Amino acid sequence: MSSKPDEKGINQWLHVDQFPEHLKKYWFQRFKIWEQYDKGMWMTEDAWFGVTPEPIANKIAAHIAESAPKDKAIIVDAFAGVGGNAIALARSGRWERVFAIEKDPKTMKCAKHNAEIYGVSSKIFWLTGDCFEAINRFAGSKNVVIFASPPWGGTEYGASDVFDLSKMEPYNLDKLYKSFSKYSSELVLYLPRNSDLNQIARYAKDGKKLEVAHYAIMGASKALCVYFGDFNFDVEEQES
Ligand code: MGP
Repeated sequence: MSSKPDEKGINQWLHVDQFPEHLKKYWFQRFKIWEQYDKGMWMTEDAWFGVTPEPIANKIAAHIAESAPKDKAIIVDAFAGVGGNAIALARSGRWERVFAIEKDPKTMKCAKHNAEIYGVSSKIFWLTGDCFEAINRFAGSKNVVIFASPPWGGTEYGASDVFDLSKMEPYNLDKLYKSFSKYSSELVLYLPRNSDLNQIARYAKDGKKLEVAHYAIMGASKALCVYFGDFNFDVEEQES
């Protein structure tokens, strides 16, 4: 069993009777979210609906690894949260360096602890701070890919059939795209499954397509990723 957190707001829930009632549905999903949940993962309350479930995080990490330009050696997880994606990216073994940016110190403590459980903590460079500032350290780098799984403004995104990405809080699609594409043309955004694809298509460069992939668990889409830039999915298309 891993060490227990000693700070309010960081939790290691091991029994259902300790678990917050309003999050109960996530208790039943805990092993879908972290396969090693019972090793003592640390979570904040918000992390339950923001973290990428492990099978999806692994699939995304595999897709990025096989499709990103070969000369890209660094990947940045701009909104690391409690570590779901950064851990999967580090475990893929594809990257010389994996950076994880998270502005909330408690959430960052969870991410580091969780990465220790998965044995990849020392493979990740941890940056505590606002991602729109921290990303500046990559100015001028030519070998960076940026992955961003931003907040979507809570769980309300599902209330409409089509989610308006111009209204996403606190950062809308345009803000995210403009902020990150300054640092890398290869950008992957993890967005609601019902995102407005017409809004996304406007960012396709002349004569080029954008790749959008839905990620599902048991046949139900949980989210989609948009791959901006020179990702090459030809290999997978031939295999299927
Ligand atoms: P969900 O909103 O809890 O819906 O999260 P779910 O489990 O499909 O339940 P349903 O009853 O509404 O059908 C689905 C997935 O979306 C989660 O596993 C997260 O990966 C992702 N997700 C949800 N939210 C609210 C966020 C968010 O704010 N940011 C990010 N990056 N991902 C989120």
